[in-house]
Amino acid sequence: MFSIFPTARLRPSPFYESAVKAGMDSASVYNRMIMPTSYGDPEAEYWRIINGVSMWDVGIERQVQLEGPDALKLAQLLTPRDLSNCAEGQGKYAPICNHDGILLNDPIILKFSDELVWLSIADSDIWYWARAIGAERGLNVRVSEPDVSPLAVQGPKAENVVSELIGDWVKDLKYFWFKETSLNGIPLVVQRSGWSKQGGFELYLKDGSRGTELWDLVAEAGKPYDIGPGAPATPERVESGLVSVGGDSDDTTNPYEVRLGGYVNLEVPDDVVGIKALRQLHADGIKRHQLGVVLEGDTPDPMGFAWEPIEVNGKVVGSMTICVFSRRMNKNIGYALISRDVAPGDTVIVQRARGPVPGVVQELPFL
Ligand code: THG
Repeated sequence: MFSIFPTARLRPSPFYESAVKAGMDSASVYNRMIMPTSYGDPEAEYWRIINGVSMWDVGIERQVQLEGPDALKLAQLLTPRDLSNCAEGQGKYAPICNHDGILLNDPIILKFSDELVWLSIADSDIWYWARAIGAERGLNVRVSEPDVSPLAVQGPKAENVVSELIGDWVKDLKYFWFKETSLNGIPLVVQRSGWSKQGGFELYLKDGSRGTELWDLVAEAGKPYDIGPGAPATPERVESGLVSVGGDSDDTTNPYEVRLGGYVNLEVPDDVVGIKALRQLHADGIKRHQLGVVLEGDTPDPMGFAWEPIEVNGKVVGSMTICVFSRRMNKNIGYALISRDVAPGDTVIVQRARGPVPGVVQELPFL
């Protein structure tokens, strides 16, 4: 057993002390912050997300704030997703690529106005990237990190909890739309979002000194619905087909390979970073694609630390990038980043730590 030692370089979120008190017993590092990953009962935590309601410290979803006359302009330069139809109060899931069309991140972009935009980022240093691109393009924009920390409320009963806590109006929020509000004077942004397919909201706390207060309010409002602490649940997100950029992708992966091509608009202006490369990649066609793989056997055997080779006829054709035990399918299921020569229905061999395991590939999502 070991414990994590929070420092300025390994930042705890404003909910950290609450998470520890709630029984956090494992954590990961994401965006150079501590991300709680379990509270000691993974099975109960899983079913709470599927059937009930769960609250997650996701302060690791750090915000990159773009502010000033060219804020939206910079946001559009950073993503090949067309933002021209993004309304104020609307969020959009958007890939960020480098000049070669390689995936760097997949934030939710929140547009407050043409002059104020947040990138709610996945695990890479987009702060540097945004500031560099803005400066190199001579834009009038300030790039900073605001005092903002998301707390996710996820699961089929999340709407009951959040509407009773914040107000019935949250029921009218469409997917990824958001509103600024306050709760007992705690400044918040409330968005219908979250890294699960079970429904829910994220409460973006705008005052880091009030994390414990917000945590306690949510826990109290959730009591009638048996709310409990949880974390972005890898088994659920794999069943649901959500991509983890940096987990399921590496520094050669483009959006088309991991089913994010739908979020690339090839007609965005030529000055969008990576768009020329993406047009070329689209025209050439991809060599790898992302499929699901269902492994033989029903004994839980989740993945270790590294991608595992996938073979067909003794030849390596790709990698299994994540594998979890699905309690709803009673199977070990994973993602394959694999040659286009392999198609749904094909049988493959995954070289696992305990030896080779046969599996069948299929389209995602699983559920
Ligand atoms: N919430 C917030 N910030 C985040 C995440 C989040 N930053 C990091 C990470 N998660 C960003 N990645 C994703 C990946 C997928 C989704 C959201 C954020 C997602 N995808 C849906 C899907 O793929 O089916 C819907 C996408 C769509 O249709 O637009 O929800 O969770 N604040």
